[in-house]
Amino acid sequence: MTIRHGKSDENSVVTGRYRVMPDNRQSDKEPAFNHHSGLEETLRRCFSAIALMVLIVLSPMYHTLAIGTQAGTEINNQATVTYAVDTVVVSGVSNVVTTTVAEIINVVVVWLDAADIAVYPGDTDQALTFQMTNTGNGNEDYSLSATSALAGDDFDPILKDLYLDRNADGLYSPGIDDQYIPGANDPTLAPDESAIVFALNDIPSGISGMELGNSQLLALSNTGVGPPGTIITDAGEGGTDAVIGNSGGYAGHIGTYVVSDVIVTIAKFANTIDPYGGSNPMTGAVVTYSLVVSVSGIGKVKELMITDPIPVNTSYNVGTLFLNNIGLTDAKDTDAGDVSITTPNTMTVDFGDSLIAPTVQTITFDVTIN
Ligand SMILES: [Ca+2]
Ligand SMILES: [Ca+2]
Ligand SMILES: [Ca+2]
Ligand SMILES: [Ca+2]
Repeated sequence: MTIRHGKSDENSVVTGRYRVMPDNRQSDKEPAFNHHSGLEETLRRCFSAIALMVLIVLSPMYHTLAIGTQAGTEINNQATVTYAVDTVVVSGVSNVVTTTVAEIINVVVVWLDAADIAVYPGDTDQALTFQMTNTGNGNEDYSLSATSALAGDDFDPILKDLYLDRNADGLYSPGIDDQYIPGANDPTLAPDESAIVFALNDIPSGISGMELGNSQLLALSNTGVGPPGTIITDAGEGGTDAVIGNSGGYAGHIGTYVVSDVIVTIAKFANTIDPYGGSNPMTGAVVTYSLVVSVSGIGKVKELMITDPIPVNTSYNVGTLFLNNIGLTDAKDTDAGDVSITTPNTMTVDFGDSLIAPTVQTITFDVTIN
């Protein structure tokens, strides 16, 4: 597919690697809070603890009231006049003036990943996770685009496609989530509604550990973009005008990949308990082996497998394999460990690509001296 690049005016696109939380328009929230201030004050005086709970229960209302009046809403106003003629009071009313609320076009995009996405040179289909939110006051369609050819970092990821989170799990689900096709499945969002978008990139070869590569998602209002205050006649909800908001009708955010650069060390300890309660290695004594696997650096460890042969003149004690104090079955199954299945007479823990630095993993198992 072809990914369309964004408008040339990128000045208002957020390009830092910090996070921007959507919808922090504090001034819009305060009036909603004041509706409850009398009640809360009374409760606070009488039952301060209960009042705190009431505040917590009420707090979601700030958010539901934060978007302002829905576009297309009619606001009617009629003036009344009263006056006296001799002793008779006469009154009359004006015509009704109807004002229809215009649609404000706004959007916010944030990068959701908790940290830079750890990759290796040559990796394919690596997803960055973004969230776009309609911060306007009417339903709106958005066009998406992305670019991975950005300056100011160490390498250029290779942009493949954008995907929409069809199964709404917040994760890129290969074969399930919908590939974004511009013009065919542009996200439609109600006011304050959000959508998750994934940008998939391949990672080039020939890059080094710790290097960073950025990719930027852009969301553009299909109604229009332009300087804040731009009026698009009759393009809003219910035949109102659309007004471009502070976002300019578009928003973007950068996500970052980091090339993994990790060091794995392993240390082994033994603790012996003999049949008499002492610590002498003798027939019948139980030896608990601990393997401490330390991953330092940055990024993920690929295809990490730990193996440890059961020593000669000992027998493995069935059901004593633990990873971080959580039991693993001796069978080769859904957990990471097995004993004597992957390799005869050997303990195996297969971490695969699951470990992200820094981390420490502790494996223990028991043998009995023959
Ligand atoms: Ca609209
Ligand atoms: Ca770059
Ligand atoms: Ca998904
Ligand atoms: Ca197992």
